[in-house]
Amino acid sequence: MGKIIMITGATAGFGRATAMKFAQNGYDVIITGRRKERLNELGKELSKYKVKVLQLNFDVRKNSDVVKTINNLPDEWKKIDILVNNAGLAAGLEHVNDGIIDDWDRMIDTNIKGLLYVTRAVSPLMVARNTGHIFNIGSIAGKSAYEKGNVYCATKSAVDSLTRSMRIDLLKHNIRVTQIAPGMAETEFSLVRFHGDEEKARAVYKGIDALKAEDIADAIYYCATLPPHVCINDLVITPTQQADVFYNYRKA
Ligand code: NDP
Ligand code: 8X3
Repeated sequence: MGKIIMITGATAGFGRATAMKFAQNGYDVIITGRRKERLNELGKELSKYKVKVLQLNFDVRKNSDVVKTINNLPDEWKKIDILVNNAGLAAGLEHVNDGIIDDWDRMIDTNIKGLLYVTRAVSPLMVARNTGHIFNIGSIAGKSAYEKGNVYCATKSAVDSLTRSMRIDLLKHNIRVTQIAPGMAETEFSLVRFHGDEEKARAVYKGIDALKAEDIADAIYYCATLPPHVCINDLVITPTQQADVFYNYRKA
C-alpha cells in the first residue's frame, strides 16, 4: 500500500475532486458517500491511475454505521494518513423565524455530529501510528454570520472551533489538523441548499467566476504535501470577485 487518504462525501464537488487529485499523485484512496452508484462510477475513474481504491457506502450521521465501517476496515486500509472531513451541506436559506426544523437537523447532524463521529472513529488509528493529517472543510460562513445563514453558519463556526481544539488535543500525537474555509464554489452545494431548484442555484454564481472543486483539491494537496514539520492551520479561499460573505463584485 502507498499513502492512504480517506475522504467523506467523495461522490460530488470538493470530495470527488480531492479523490481525483490524490489518486493522480499515487495515493490509495478511501471514498465514502451515500450514493452508491456515484461511488462505483468514481471508483472506476480512480482505478485508471493504478492506485488502490476502497468504496465505503455510509451516512456520516449514523454513528453505529461509522463505527462498524471503520472497525471492519481490512488491516492494510487502517493505516490512514489523511482524513478529509468534507461531507456536509447547507439546507435552506430562511430567516430564523421561518426556519425548517428538518433542514436544521440535517445540517447539525451532518456538518457537526457527522464530522465528529468520523473523527472519533479514525483518529485513534492515527494516534496509534503517531502520524496523520486531518482536514476539516469549514467555510467563510463559519467566519461571519450572514442573513438567513443562521444554522449553516453556526455549523461551520462549530467546525472552525472544533478544528482548533482538535489540533490542541492531537498535538502530542504528531497529527496535523487543517481547516480549509472556502467561499463561493460552484458544486452541487447550492442545488442541495435550494432543494433541487436549478434556477435559484445558478443565480448564486451569476456574474462571478466562482471557485471550482479542483481549486480546493489543489489547496488540500498543497497542505498535505508540505514537509512534516509544517502545518497550515487555517486557509480561507475565495474567488477573486469575493472579499468575504458580504462583499462580491458581480460582472453584469
Ligand atoms: P456537494 O453537494 O457537491 O458535495 C457534498 C458531498 O457531501 C457529497 O459527496 C455528498 O454525498 C456528501 N454528503 C452530504 N451529506 C452526507 C451524509 N449525511 N453522509 C455522507 N456524505 C454526505 O458540495 P461541496 O463539495 O460544495 O461541499 C463539500 C463541503 O464543502 C461541505 O461541507 C460544504 O459545507 C463545504 N463548503 C462548500 C462551499 C461551496 O460554496 N460549494 C463553500 C464552503 C464550504 P452523498 O450525497 O452521496 O452522500
Ligand atoms: C458556502 C459558502 O457563503 O454560501 O459555505 O455560505 S456560503
